[in-house]
Amino acid sequence: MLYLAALLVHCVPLAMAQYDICKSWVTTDDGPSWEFYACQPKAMRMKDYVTVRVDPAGITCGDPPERFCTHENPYLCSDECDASNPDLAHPPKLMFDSEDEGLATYWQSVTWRRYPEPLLANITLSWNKSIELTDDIVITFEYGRPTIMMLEKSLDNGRTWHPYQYYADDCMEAFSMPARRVRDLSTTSANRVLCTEEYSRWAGSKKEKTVRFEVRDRFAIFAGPDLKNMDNLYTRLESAKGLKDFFTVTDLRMRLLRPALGGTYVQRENLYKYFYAVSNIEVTGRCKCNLHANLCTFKEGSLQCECEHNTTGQDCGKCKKNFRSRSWRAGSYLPLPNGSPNACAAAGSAFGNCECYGHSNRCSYIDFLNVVTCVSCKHNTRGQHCQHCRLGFYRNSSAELDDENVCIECNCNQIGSMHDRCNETGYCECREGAMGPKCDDCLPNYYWRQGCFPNVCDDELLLCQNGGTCYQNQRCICPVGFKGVLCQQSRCEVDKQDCDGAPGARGSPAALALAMLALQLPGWVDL
Ligand SMILES: *[C@@H]1O[C@H](CO)[C@@H](O)[C@H](O)[C@H]1NC(C)=O
Ligand SMILES: *[C@@H]1O[C@H](CO)[C@@H](O)[C@H](O)[C@H]1NC(C)=O
Ligand SMILES: *[C@@H]1O[C@H](CO)[C@@H](O)[C@H](O)[C@H]1NC(C)=O
Ligand SMILES: *[C@@H]1O[C@H](CO)[C@@H](O)[C@H](O)[C@H]1NC(C)=O
Ligand SMILES: *[C@@H]1O[C@H](CO)[C@@H](O)[C@H](O)[C@H]1NC(C)=O
Ligand SMILES: [Ca+2]
Repeated sequence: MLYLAALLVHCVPLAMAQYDICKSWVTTDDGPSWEFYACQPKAMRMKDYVTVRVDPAGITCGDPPERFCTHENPYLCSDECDASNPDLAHPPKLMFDSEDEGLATYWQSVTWRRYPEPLLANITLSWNKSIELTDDIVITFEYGRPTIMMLEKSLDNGRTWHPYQYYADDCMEAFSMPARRVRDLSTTSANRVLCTEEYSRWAGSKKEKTVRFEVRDRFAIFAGPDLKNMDNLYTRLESAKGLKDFFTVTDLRMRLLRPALGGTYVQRENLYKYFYAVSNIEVTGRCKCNLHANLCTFKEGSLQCECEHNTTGQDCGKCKKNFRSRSWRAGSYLPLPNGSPNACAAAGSAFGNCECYGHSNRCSYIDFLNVVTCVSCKHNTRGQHCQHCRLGFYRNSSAELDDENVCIECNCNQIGSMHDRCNETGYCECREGAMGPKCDDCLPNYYWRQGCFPNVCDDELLLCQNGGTCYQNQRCICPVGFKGVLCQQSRCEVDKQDCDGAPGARGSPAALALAMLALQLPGWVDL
């Protein structure tokens, strides 16, 4: 079984020798050392790692059990689909099994009982991993291929979907698109999404069973008919914008829009012969590891690249911690034949290769210091490699050095703090009496009024005396006859007149009213 799988893998075109090792131990004039190469995993049968979903609910036949017939034998409707009987059930998993005994096993939909309402079904395949297609997608239909269907793909685990190919027996009628063939595409249109009529016409259900998404024909545009000139394909994959992504998917969806009709119009009196039946979906591809891995393993339910070159992530899409002195880059197929590993480098080994952690894209050479330094560091960073935070900012401990959020503003209280700088944990330096990370609080026994000031009075030690009351720790409001910070002084002791004069004369309501009027209407007093 393993032997067979290995054979299969070796028949796949892109599995040939090139780019299959990531490093080798070589001896040079300077002694032995590792040499690194661009590398990629072998192509695999991706159906072994897929999860499938069939929509809408209830589209799979057999619940309740029902009869169906075929276009070849339209009046012998004795075949039965029964989900509760393993011999007569047609669950989705039968699209991905291996048909060892040569007997087709297939998923089957309900029949078109609801005609003329369309019979629609979606088959969604998900890998939770980016896959690069290396050979045709081949979908095998039993009892006839759909007359209209569409293939869609996602590159972001099903969040967004894009058309991949349209299939119809009449492209103009079904999709208002002219029919085209992949074979007729040119180097500039190799990633065009087209409508094809090659896989939807009735040719007898036994004769023509497959619907293809032609990966090989598109490769052949660059690599020649037998894919002999793979170097040219690899060169194009590196240089033509969007070409690599065109062959990359995380999910595929077949939207079945109208079943096989047997080469004629729909016969309403016998709707038992219209349904979809898919016996196999072959998807051949390799894990996308950005040319940083030659192994891809199935772990915890998902495919995962075994990253080399000090990269990490499901697709080796970033540098390992402590290997970020240079920004991450995908490996390259070029220059031929071994490509470039574009490995991540350990921090500190970046001499002569100025790294700015993604905060600047310009470096400049400072002659008299003989150093290369980053220019105009963004995201509030500074330093030769934009590796420090600007004054007034501190390092976000949960962010990597190449993160846009790496520096956080100190936000020191302007009045409570000495300056707007803070330490590595964001603490500002406080003036006397202030406290808190941002110096916007006062110590006990201090009050806030445009800064922290020591309490003048309080309820414990600095009690207002002689019946005075403490106003917001700022001053004592003293009763008549007393003054001083804590109302500790009798006015008589200070100013004899206050005691000798007619008691109350000064504070009589009439005098007060006059005084207030005088304040409000200064002119009147002059009269
Ligand atoms: C199939 O998927 C498409 C989105 O790709 C959605 O609009 C449509 O409703 C789905 N059809 C069924 C029958 O679930
Ligand atoms: C997808 O893969 C990632 C990384 O291997 C894993 O953490 C996550 O749980 C997977 N999600 C699902 C739905 O399997
Ligand atoms: C990755 O880092 C290790 C040290 O941990 C080093 O020996 C190795 O050469 C590095 N590989 C690459 C490709 O830079
Ligand atoms: C620190 O960095 C993390 C990771 O980028 C980010 O989610 C968080 O918002 C940052 N914290 C602050 C206070 O900016
Ligand atoms: C920053 O200052 C605060 C308060 O003074 C202190 O607790 C903390 O340990 C300091 N952090 C560092 C990294 O020095
Ligand atoms: Ca099968």
